[in-house]
Amino acid sequence: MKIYQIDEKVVVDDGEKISDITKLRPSIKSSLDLIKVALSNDLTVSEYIKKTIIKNKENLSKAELINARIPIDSPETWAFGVTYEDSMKERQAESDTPDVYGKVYVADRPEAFFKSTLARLKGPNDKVGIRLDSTWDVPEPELTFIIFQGKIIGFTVGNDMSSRSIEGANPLYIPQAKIFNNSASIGPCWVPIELIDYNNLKVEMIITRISEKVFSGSGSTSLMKRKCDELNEWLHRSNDIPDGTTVMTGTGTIPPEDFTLQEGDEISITIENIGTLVNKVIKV
Ligand code: DO4
Ligand code: MG
Repeated sequence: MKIYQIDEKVVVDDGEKISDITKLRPSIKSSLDLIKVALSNDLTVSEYIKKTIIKNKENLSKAELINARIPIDSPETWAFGVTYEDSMKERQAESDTPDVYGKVYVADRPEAFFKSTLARLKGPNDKVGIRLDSTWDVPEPELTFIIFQGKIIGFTVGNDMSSRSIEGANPLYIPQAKIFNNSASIGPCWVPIELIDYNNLKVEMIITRISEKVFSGSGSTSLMKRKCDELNEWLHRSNDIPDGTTVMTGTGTIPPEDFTLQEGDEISITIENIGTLVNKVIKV
């Protein structure tokens, strides 16, 4: 079951038909409305959707889904880093201070950082950015969870656009390597937590440049050192998190050191049982 936001409506693909939830329940105009209504009826999101669409006769065309926007209006996006061994090794290679990455990988406290406000957050088919003052840029394909009332309510696909040259120069520059215009994207849909084995999902990324594949790689969330529930617990320590916040959980798929993104590249990130997030790159 995949949940999309298209304009001011919520659309669900349950594998058999595509239903306009807003037409069936006009007060539900967003994913956040849907979650609130489901929980206030003491139902999970998927139970509420099943009850709502049971008699729905209308099947929207798949073509509608091309107009999907961010799947949830996320007031804040946070991210975790160095949650995979490969990420730790790559940061050590790019940095003059490799120790910080080795230490955080084995430490009790994970690396968490603020990633995006709603205004900076992009959705499917939007443009993502590489900084004008950066020389080495990569996308980071990341399983991304959605929080509601402190708990994980579902999962989407995320891209943590990053400057390796800025972070590599000094880890204190991480906010500048991570937060800039168009530096985060999520989508195209989200899947309720009760329907997904989030600890074992294949994550794939393909980067295409003028119709030539210039990178392709994959990983699995089973290789995460810290699980999503642990990350969520850390995020909430002395920190109130608004409903609908999205959290990127780190990357395990990293292009080789001689690769950098260019304007016009197309990034396609697929997470098993969720979907494919596609964005083109612009300079920002
Ligand atoms: O340590 C810097 C950021 C790491 C990160 O974003 C990741 O591992 O995904
Ligand atoms: Mg990352």
